[in-house]
Amino acid sequence: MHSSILFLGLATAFAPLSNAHTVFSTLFVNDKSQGDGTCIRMSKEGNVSTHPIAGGLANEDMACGRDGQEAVAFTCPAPAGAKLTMEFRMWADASQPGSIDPSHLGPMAVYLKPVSDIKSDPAAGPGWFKIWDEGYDPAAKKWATEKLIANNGLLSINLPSALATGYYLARHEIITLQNVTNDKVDAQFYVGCAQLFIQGTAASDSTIPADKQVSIPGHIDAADPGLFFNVYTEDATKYTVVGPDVFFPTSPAATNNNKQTSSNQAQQQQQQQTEGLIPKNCLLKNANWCGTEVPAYTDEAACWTSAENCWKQLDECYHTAPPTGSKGCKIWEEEKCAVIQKSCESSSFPGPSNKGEKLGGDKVDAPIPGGGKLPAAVNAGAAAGDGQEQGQGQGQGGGGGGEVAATPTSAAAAAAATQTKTPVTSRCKNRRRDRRQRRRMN
Ligand SMILES: [Cu+2]
Repeated sequence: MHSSILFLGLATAFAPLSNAHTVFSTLFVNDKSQGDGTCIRMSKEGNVSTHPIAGGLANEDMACGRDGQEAVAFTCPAPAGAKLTMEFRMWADASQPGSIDPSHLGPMAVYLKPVSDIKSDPAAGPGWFKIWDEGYDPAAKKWATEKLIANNGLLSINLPSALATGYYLARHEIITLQNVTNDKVDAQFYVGCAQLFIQGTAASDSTIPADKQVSIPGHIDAADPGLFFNVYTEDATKYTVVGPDVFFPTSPAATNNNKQTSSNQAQQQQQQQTEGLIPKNCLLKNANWCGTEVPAYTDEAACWTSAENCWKQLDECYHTAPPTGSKGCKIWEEEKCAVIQKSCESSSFPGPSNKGEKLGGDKVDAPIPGGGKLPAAVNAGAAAGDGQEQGQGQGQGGGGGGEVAATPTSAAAAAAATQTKTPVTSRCKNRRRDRRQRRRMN
């Protein structure tokens, strides 16, 4: 075993090769990719998008990361109980492989926060509850971050099955302890959020118990021993994850279910997603931007108007492209705008020639690492427990009915730990990386 000093020396020596940090790049709902960057609040600056949060525990970036107070255009629909998968990358645009450096040992957690207005409700502040966490898994002999690496940077988690319909922020938290030594204490926080519209099953007026809610920032005590844990010298099996207890609202008991009146159910059905929908007429999506068809033209003047419309959309595409990339913009530029411009120049009407055609296909987003198979949910089986409403309704006391153990079932853990490694092939697929994006990334 290396001494911590030698280990840190090596880490420093390798530092220039890679930032070695991590960013939440891609959301999957029930195994379906929503597209790189889609529905995800991410730092707009490529060069810091993978960096840990700066400014300490009280910084509001602790909620959803840098620029995390600002909504993105799209909000992804997900039914209650859905399997979410978050992909983490060392390089936001997947131009190089890797999810997080193996030196970055530590716990992970996932939080939810219901919001009434996904566009304007602040991410920072009260209303958050933690639905899962994991520190060190003694069965797998791995920290949560090591299991993430073994899963090609993919973390799957089932949403609670008993949630009220509405808008939510889903937040990940990775705390890495590689810089916590006897000489210095510098736990790193990597956080990010996805915007969700959850089609729920619980009563529309059901709320998360006050004692299960926390404010972020403010959910972690600066003196929590979990931030001072020396991963090089201490016994990892003794590690306790920082922050609040897990609260996982599951299906209410049948008796409680029957109490849900038909009017309540009607309310549930009435509440539909109105904000953040991906337009039906979307021809090409890059993260949280969609290209839509330009006006049809039959003469040169109208052609130039349509070309202008196309370039304007393109500007918006590049302008909004997050650090995950702008390959979709490049495709829009080459396969839409340039084609229209050429038709204007050569007086080739009517147009556009590829009217209504979807563009981009599977060339916009990076391939799923590890061959496309997503890992099992870390909390698979957790939903079998009692719902919080059942616990309260039957007066069992303690309010712990909805809680689940912090450690996932060993079956799920074993399955998660045995995923195959990422082949180093994604590099070649990014040769066409756009120059503008490259400039932005530098
Ligand atoms: Cu790092």
